[in-house]
Amino acid sequence: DATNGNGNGNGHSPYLEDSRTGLGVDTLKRAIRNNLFYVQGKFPEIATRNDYYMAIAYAVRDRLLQRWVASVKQYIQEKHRVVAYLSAEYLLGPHLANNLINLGIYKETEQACKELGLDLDWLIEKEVEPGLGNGGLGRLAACYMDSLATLEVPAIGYGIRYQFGIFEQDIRDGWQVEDTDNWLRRGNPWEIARRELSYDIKFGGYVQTYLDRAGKLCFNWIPELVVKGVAYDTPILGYKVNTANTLRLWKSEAPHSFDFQSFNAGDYNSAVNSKIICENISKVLYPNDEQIEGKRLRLQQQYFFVSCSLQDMIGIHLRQGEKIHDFHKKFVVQLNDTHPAIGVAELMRLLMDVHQLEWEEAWDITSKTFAYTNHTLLPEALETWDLQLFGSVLPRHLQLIYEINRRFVDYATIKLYGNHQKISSLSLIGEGPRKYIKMANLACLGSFAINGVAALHSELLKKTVLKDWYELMPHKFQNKTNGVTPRRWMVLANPELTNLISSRIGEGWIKNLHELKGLEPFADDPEFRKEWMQVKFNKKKALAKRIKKRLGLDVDPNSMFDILVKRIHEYKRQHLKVLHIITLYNQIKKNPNMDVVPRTFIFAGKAAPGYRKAKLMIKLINSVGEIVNNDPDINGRIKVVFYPNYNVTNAQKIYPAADVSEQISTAGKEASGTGNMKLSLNGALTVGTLDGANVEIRECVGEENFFLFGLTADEVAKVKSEGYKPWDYYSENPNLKEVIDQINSGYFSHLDSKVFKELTDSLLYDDQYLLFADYQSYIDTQAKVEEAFKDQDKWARMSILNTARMGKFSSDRSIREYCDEIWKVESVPVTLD
Ligand code: B1H
Repeated sequence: DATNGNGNGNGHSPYLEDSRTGLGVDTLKRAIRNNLFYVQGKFPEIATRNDYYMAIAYAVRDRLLQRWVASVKQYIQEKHRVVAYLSAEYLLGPHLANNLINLGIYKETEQACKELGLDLDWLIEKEVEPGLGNGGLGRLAACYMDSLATLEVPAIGYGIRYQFGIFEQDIRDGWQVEDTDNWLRRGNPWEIARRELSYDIKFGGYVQTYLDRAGKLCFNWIPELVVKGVAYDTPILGYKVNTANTLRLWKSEAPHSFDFQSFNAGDYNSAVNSKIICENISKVLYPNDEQIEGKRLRLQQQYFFVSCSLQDMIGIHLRQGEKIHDFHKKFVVQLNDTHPAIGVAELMRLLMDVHQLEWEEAWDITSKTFAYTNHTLLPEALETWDLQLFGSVLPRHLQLIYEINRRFVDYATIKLYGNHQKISSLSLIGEGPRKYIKMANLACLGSFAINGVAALHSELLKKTVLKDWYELMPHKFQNKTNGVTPRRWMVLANPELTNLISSRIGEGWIKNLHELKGLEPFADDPEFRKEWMQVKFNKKKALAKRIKKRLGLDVDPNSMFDILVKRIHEYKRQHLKVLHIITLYNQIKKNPNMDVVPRTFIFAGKAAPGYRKAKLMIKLINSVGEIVNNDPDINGRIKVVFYPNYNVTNAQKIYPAADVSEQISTAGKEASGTGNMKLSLNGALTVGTLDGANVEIRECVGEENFFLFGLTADEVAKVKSEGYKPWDYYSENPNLKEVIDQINSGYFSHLDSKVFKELTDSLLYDDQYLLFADYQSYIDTQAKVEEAFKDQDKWARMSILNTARMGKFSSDRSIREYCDEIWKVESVPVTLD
């Protein structure tokens, strides 16, 4: 079966395998015992669960290292072209189980553990996940690292080793409470500190200008602060290949010389202080998703990791005996949103100020190096930096950006024949009460390719936020629809469904997801449908058990599991779902004997700590749940669950249990979505708007297997331009009016009528995201969902066809497209000695 390995697991090899590389059961056993003793200094009688986890992790790491060293060695010796993926976030999720699957030794390790008296799954549950990302953008980077390795593409992921990742969410009295994510407290067996690999990064100060002996104008940046970036490497192994690429995350420290100076001068305080300031840079992930926070520290984080990464790439390139002039032939640098866009100015600085190139050549190399992925259409989410703040952190880069802009505006003025409005919209510098730097413009100008993350998103980019860029440089624009790795999101999260699928069509689909098509005929096979629904039921039972354990709440695995899990955001409209739940509740209250399909509504997701309305949405969900779940008239027929601390670990438990996937953002707002893909892959049917990748999912699974509702992106734009009045919908729709009045009356908040006022007022008087306009369509569509669920046999058919038709949404397909159409890199199969 799929989790079974490569035939090494019989434990009867005639020779003794190396205990650091062997893949047989006996060898793994020996390796685990050795690690417990020699790495942990423990023996079975006193070993804790964490000790055992570590012993297994080190045993797996040894096997990774063998492949990692072989990969890196081959890349260097054969001088391959390399992809550098720059991302401020990597939402990796737990490593152990994923590495076991990719190594093909899950079964063998399970057996080895059993023989040692250990339960592997129990140990896997122990792992604290590295939550170094907010949501979809960070998770996409993680899926892409998996696919790059699986497709055997030479690649390095660069980012920040945050000491504290995304906060842990707890719910108290229905409100979100944040706790720090101290993910490193028990050590991290998956990373290797590379103390010798470090770079000095300058901040602040001023720039000296002088003429050198040849009369050339030179710039000398005298910083106010120097920080050291130290590399921490995590090997990322591909699925059943020898390729293991590097994820290189930078940790900030005080340079030795820096505190030493103050120490000698007897200034202990300032020595300690400077150490703290330096370490602050990689201390914590900013917990905002699609919300910009123009904080100095955030800009410092961005520059810190980008400068370390570019210096590292240049070092790698020159050490191979190559010329700086050929840098863009060795590396292609993908910018994951604008967060690393400062790289454009930084590469110019490194090429000119450090490597002495002239402007023209430096610009030629730079603009052939970068490619930019945009992830959002929300105009308020486009990153800008106050110019004064920017100049005080990066004075040399401000000069460079001025000069880049001067040359560009000269060019644009001729191209656009002095169309001032367009030129000022294209300018890298925004004017207003205060000047600001536009990072998306820097990214567009400095990149040879610009892409959106779903077909609709890429089209809308050209029509809206990047319109002027598209008209000036249409050749740069592309689409690369997002994808997800089937290894984590199917093989790991849903081994039962994996085995059922493989029992009929073999295992090829795990690497070539299009092969899922082969399942289509089985939708007509009653035996297969039965087995399919049995797997789904078991996964629902397992989730119900977790809900009981975590929240003390009973949910019925026979009920429809209706799932809405993602970051909490007004544009994602979790509160539209709440309006539906209350509507349903009112229907049952008025007609307690009505024939209603029992449903369990499951929400999960974090709100940015500073986003008041999002936090209020969480409170609303919990408040409604409290009433609905305990109302005897309802009698358990509908249940509302808010599952706390949504992260990769929890997502892996939730997706396989979903009957319905809610993808209900206002059309034109969700760039792509990737949870929609994971849920559909696991056999959930989608209720969705024509937004982001929903459009393509619907095209693939067939409109008869997709519950569509709501306005289209064009209609949304039209309604808005004609002056949208939410109040009219409210006053003309009695059910909607009843729901809103009920919330406002304090029905769900112990008669306190003020609690949700901020939320209801924003709906009644503004409703930016058109909940009221889409309300009736959503309610009507939910009635169709209910009807469909009553016919379980038909539902099974639809569910199977959903999975069978998801082949397009593998991140392997996305990465293949990036490789062929943007990066121009090729696969390099790695051979082990
Ligand atoms: C997405 C972000 C994002 N788009 C700023 N933009 C951040 C922006 O910390 N920040 O400042 C963090 C995240 N994240 C998401 O990217 C889109 O909303 C999804 O639709 C998309 O699927 C995902 C991956 O492309």
